[in-house]
Order: sequence, then C-alpha cells, then structure tokens
Amino acid sequence: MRTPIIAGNWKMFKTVSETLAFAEAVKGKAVVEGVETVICAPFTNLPALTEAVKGTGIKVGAQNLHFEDNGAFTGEISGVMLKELGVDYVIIGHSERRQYFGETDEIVNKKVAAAFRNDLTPIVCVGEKLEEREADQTKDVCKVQTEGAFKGLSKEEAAKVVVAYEPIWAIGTGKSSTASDANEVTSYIRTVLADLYDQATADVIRIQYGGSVKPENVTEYMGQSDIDGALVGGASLQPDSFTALVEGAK
Ligand code: G2H
Repeated sequence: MRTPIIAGNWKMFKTVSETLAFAEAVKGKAVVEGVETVICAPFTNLPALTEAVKGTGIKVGAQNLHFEDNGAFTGEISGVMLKELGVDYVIIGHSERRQYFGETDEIVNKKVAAAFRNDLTPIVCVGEKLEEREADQTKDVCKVQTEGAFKGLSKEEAAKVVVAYEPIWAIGTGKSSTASDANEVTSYIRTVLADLYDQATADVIRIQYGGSVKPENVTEYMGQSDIDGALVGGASLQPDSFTALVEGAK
C-alpha cells in the first residue's frame, strides 16, 4: 500500500551541462511501474532538470529551502521559488545540513511547514551519530528528531511526509547498516508516528533508508517490512547505477 520511492540526492555535484547529460542518459529508463523516482539536484540545476525530465515520470526535488517564503535572507531560496520551477520534493534536515549549517529540530520543523505551505513534499531526514549508536541512543535520537519535524502537522499532512532514516555513520562511508538493523529503526519510527497520530496514518507514511545504498544492496533493504525506498547519494550520480537502483526497488 506504500509506493516505494527512490530519491537520488546529488548533494553538491553536477553542473547544468552534466545534469542535462544525465537526463538524456536516463531517458526511458529509471522509471518502473509501482516505484516513484525522484532526483534531488542543486538549486542551479533545477530549471534545466525539471524541463529535461518533463513527461518521463521522473520527479524533481530540491535539497533544502528557507523557512520563510520571501524576505531579506541573502543567499537563500524559498518554497515559492521552488514550486514555480515545477519541483515536487524537498529534502529537509539532512545530517549534512544539521552538522555543517546548524539546522536544529526547530528549524527543520519550520522548513517542513514551509514545504507544505508551498505544496512541496518534504523528505525529512533523521538518524543517529556513531557515538549515539554506540551509547544505545539510536531510537531516542530518532524519536526526538521525528517528533520535532512533525510538530504541528495535521494527520493529512503527516501522511504525505517521506521520512529518510539515515544513520550518520553510514553516509558516504561505504559502511551501510544491515537491512535488518535499519528495519528495526524504521519500524520503531513508525511506532513513534502511530503514537503521534494513529496506526492508520503511520501505516501510509513512507520511510526510506539512506546511507551507502547501491544497486548491489537496494533489493535487500526493499525486502524489509518497514523500508519503503532509499535516499541515495553517491550511487545516484551515474545514470546506469541510478537506473539499477530504481529497477532494484520494484
Ligand atoms: C546519505 C546518502 C544520501 P550516500 O547522505 O542522502 O548518501 O548514499 O552517499 O551515503
């Protein structure tokens, strides 16, 4: 009942010309019935990418947005601006934003509200640091981050959110969480959502796993009861590998 979603997170990679070459290479590929395909590209590439993938079934996401719709916020980009480009998704609270740009749960929550104001679907990232995992705090950290992100959301809004569980120690390191360990945490996140709303709402919220997902391991994650897709960095940058990820998710 939950449509799996494979989202590429390109991070700070690719110029416009590289983006167009990628779009050309995946034309007619990277789309599988029953799987949603999203590419989250740098802001500068979004106009070209939304144009290039029109009619292909691939959806486009941003990697961040400001929590206000406009104002004196030099260097920032708002949800209003993204929506006009034809962007559908926005990653919020990625651990790199939390770590390098000081994003707190409160900021994440304001950004989630900004996404809904502008009819963008948030992909909200949660996940523990290595020392937190070692101190057996994984579930506590994910609970606090999930509750913080969903604060003030109606049941209808909550149902649309995509949560990405990304253990920080597994990001870009080649070390991935085992599928069953990841599923234990994603199942737990679903219980947190059921407590916040109700079981029926929690049951429709999609929860991805992220952290060194590649074509070789995507099927194993997708086979888990509470993993509904993947947020993929490194392995989403090459057309062949991205296509294989989407195909592996069906
Ligand atoms: C985690 C992930 C994408 P990677 O950041 O969000 O990146 O797949 O390179 O670990």
